[in-house]
Amino acid sequence: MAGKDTTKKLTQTQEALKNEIIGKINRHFGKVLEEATPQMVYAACALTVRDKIMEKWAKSHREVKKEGSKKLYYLSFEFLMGRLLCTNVLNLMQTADYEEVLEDLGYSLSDIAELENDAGLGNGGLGRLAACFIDSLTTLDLPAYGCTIRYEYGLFRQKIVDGFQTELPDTWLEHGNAWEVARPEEAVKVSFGGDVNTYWENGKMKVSYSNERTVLAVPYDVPLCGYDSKIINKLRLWGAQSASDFNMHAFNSGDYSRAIEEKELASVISKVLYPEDNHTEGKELRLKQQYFLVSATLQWILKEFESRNGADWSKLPDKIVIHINDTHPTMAIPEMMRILMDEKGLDWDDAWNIVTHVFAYTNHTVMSEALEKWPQDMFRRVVPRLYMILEEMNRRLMERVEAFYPGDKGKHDYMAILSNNQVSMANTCLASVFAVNGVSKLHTDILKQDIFRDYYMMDKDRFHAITNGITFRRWIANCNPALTKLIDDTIGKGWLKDADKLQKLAKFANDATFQKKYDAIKRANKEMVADYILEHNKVKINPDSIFDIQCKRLHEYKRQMMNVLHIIVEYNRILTDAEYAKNYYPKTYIFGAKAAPGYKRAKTIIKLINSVGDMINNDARINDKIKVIFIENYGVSIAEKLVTAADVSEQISTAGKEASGTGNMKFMLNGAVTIGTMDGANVEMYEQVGEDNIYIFGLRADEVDARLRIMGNDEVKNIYATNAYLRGALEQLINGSIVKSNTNIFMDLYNTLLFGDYGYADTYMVLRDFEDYMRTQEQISKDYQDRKTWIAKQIMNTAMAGFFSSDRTIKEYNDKIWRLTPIK
Ligand code: 26W
Repeated sequence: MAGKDTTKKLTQTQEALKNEIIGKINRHFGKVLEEATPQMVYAACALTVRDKIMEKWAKSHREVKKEGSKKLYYLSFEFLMGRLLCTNVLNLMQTADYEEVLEDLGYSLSDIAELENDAGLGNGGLGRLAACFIDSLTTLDLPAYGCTIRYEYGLFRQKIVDGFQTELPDTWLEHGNAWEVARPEEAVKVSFGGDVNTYWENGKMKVSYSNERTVLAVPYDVPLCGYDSKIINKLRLWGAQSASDFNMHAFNSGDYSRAIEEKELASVISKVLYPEDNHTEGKELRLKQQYFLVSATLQWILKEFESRNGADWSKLPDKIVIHINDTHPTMAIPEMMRILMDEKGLDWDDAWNIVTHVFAYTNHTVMSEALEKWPQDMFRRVVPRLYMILEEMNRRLMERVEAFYPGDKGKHDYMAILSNNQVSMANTCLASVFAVNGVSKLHTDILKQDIFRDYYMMDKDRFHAITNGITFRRWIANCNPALTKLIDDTIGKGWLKDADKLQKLAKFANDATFQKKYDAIKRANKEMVADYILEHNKVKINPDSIFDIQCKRLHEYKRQMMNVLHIIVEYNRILTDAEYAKNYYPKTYIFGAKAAPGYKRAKTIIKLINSVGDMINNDARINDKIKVIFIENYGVSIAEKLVTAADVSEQISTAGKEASGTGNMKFMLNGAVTIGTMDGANVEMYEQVGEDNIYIFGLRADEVDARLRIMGNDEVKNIYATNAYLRGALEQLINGSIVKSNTNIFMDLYNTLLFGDYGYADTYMVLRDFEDYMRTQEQISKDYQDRKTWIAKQIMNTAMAGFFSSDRTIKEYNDKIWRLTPIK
């Protein structure tokens, strides 16, 4: 227990809160305060918060019901929520109360909050975006439900062993989940496989099933409060359970093996989140997960609608909108057709007319290996009835396509739902939704001009550009309280809900007193991260060095490789060039990244970062001028620390490949200066801060495109021949100087850059962009030393980050697509 400050007196509210917490410890754990473990204190706090949310929930529910408002269902395979205690306390406007009370009890809120396991139900950008969106929706009083799977294991825990990534299960539910409320009474059945039998009754086609495998989908609801807002929304997590446990029918009828199969299916379906990001593997279990989430959610949505509005299905588009977060929940579309036709008795045209006014779809990536396509035979086996529906959808789609592009066989194939023995999920969406959007301006342009061009030409009005955003409540108020307070004190409160107000900071960019305070906060955050690194990496880093951070999933297109090669170059130059060494300003390079477990090359890059770190960090000759740190198990909670401590934010993807990026926005908001390509939302960051406050380098998207259209190997050879620095670093990959005596370990990395996988060298333009990157890095090192100018740049980044609030993003979605009315 920390030392108790006996001089402070609690307010009445705080006394009451203190009693609530002690009461929870007594009643929930049967312990007195003195016996309670910190984990129990955490749980007790969480339970008191939950009580407060629940009270609001009951009221909010009544209001939403009374107003009969239109609702949004945001379907996503990922919700990367992170921890909820501080978010909830902040959103209830009770941070100070909890801080004081916990201090009075001998604890600290921030330490207690660290005991909560991250809800890591997502891979990266797409999942974290969903979490930011639900916070903004609620803050803006818009009625919405997030819907996802209650994975027993979230994204794997990364452990670095001898420099290599290893994967351990993420047992996030080990101490239970204080935020969820199980709703077994709302469980629904989801059936897979079997045979579809059609027959006619009174002139209507009827469908029945035999031999199907059924599991039970049980909802767990997590109520969510917005920041200083009235309503409560919820995140609904569906967990799978054995239906045979509830319904002994199969056992009793003697179908023992089927009952066992169902039990097995139930035990695996919601077991684990697939760790592939931007890459599909076509695994049958993943397809089953997709149908599980989608079918359970659709049954629930339609039942709710019917209980309120009766069977007037034509009203559905006025009352609900369903958002499909990338193509993973696409089966919701044929599933709604199925329910409306097979169970509610609508004919095709009426059902189709409804469905095509209910769904909207966001695309989050243009990487071709991420575009979901399923083998037709697998799809038919898992969801035979949906397959039949897709056949009919495809037949009608092809009529429309033929009318627009007569005789164009190539387009027909490219645009079809079913072609080349595959089911295209993107085309299923494009054939059905009333709105499609990209996640930044550039990304949307690429959708319109390139991958979705043929659909765009048929109906331009349904395409929208909506740039991503982040919730400022988590990404500054919670993670950087000192900076938040400084901003409050300088421009007044209000900017957390009205982010444009942040611009008022711009006029303090060159104010000496403000600069001093702003810089002191950055410096304190850097010390906090230095402590973390000392504890976890056992490496001492210098808080006065430039903190240059690249944290995100590991992928070739994100070009961590370029970053490492450049570090090797700097290291070599310090060793060989005394003048360079003398002028070199100390730098700490920090990486954090998980690689998909099956993505070998990405895992090799992690090994390379760690090995380069070992080589440099332990080399006395360079006098601690460079440190290279790999942060293990990067995730939401670690990101919350890192974004506050960065001087330089690395956003260096190959132009045209990063749909938006959102980490870039988190760093910007907390005052890091970006080094980046003209990619994704970087383009808009550049527009916001202006060229003096961001470092842009490298090929533009159209230039990358032009190079990808031809075999550019001569260009690569030429770079190799003329850039001695780069050549030196590349050779070190294969001459055993990084991992002593092993010349093979990084051979693949060397080969892919210089010779390519299919004879096509340097697909991600690492070598082509290298020289410009190097020059820009050198400029940054120089500019950083002009402290006044540099701090002004940092302040300008915070000041101009308002546009990237997810509140703005959500307002745009609402104006352009959802059309919900805020609850009064
Ligand atoms: C099926 C395998 C799979 C899994 C995840 C394919 C694709 C994905 C996601 C769409 C990948 C993803 O997270 N994309 C990121 O989405 C963010 C939010 O819009 C963007 O900011 C990132 O640029 C984009 O890479």
